[in-house]
Amino acid sequence: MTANGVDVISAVQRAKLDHRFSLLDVAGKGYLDRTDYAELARQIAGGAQLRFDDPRRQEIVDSLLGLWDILAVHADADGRLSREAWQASVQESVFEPDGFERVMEPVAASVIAGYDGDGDGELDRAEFEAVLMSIRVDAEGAAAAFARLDTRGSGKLSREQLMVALREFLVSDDPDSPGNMLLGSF
Ligand SMILES: [Ca+2]
Repeated sequence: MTANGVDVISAVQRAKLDHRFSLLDVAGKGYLDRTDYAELARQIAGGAQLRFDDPRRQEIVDSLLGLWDILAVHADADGRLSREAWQASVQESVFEPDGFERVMEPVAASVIAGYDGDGDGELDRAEFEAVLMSIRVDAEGAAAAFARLDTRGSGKLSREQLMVALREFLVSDDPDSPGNMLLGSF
């Protein structure tokens, strides 16, 4: 990921980062701040079929605000991350060795726990599609993503399959990685 001391990312990685920034910057402000991650957390926690006093709801919120705190190292004096600063923060955290495990696994684990309604440790089609629809992926896109990721044909995605897909989505520079399907086209 480093050449001549300068961090480089591929065109595919940059396209995905651009797409994600645009999805996060719902209001088109041109920057992200803590309220964007709080809103994302509210959406994801709200989409889970959990009672309001269920601790798994708060764990989703806490994990996403924890992610913001990691990314916010490059925020300006007003606590804002421009598109460029946000991309730099992602590169420095998620893309680093062990970065995915350190930065993203806690978020993924809290979301899986919150949406695993039957408690079998995996997400079935309905549980998985509910996650994606909480972040405004449409039903068609969610169904297509499940079909692409359910390589065992079991009708369920294991925690390991979900982590592999999320890692591919976030980090892979292969445009054909199945994990790229997570948030639709980019
Ligand atoms: Ca389940």
